Amino acid sequence: MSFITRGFGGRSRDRDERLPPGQTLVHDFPVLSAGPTPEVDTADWAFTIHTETGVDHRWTWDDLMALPIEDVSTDIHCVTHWSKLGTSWRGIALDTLFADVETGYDYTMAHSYGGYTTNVPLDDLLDGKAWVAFEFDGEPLPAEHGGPARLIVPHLYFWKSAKWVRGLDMIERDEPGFWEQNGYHLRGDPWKEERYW
Ligand SMILES: Nc1nc2c(c(=O)[nH]1)N[C@H]1C(S)=C(S)[C@@H](COP(=O)(O)O)O[C@H]1N2
Ligand SMILES: [Mo]
Repeated sequence: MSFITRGFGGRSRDRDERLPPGQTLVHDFPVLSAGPTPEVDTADWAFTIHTETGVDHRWTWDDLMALPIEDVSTDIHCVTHWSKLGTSWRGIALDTLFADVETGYDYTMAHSYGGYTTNVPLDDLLDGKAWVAFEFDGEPLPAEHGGPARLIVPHLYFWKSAKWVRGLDMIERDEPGFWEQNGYHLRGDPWKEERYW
């Protein structure tokens, strides 16, 4: 009996409380891309928020760099069961990008250079929950991890963090993006294990 008690207690103490259910810690940084890495030069890069009003809000690389830059330290969780704790990024908060955007729509579709898409409710992008990130670990974001810039939405599974992001379309109703059309959950909260649907 004491053996079972000790073993069980040991396991629960070892389990990091920052680790969502079904996740395992990694110390490397796996690369998960559905296709080839697009080569995007910052000189050609732009980020556009498109709304139902027809007004586009567009930032070139220089426009982006002129905005308030934030340091972000956060845990990330991939649906394929790896988590990485305390990752450090620099980027621009979506709150900053949405400051002058007027929309009556509650959902967004993120679009990437290379064609990847993923749907994210607007609420999951605001109030300090998401960034357009261009540095990882104090270095420019490597191309295989989404450089020059990617979305990070760390409180949702990492497939929502679109690499090589080029913009967001405001949409009236929630619609599945690339992985969501292939069976991934529409929202993807790792604490609720919203993996598939
Ligand atoms: N454009 C684009 N963004 C993407 C993906 C992709 O294939 N293309 N894969 C997603 C998935 S499934 C995960 S887990 C993370 C992986 O990011 P990483 O390669 O930096 O670890 O990126 C997400 N963003
Ligand atoms: Mo993933």
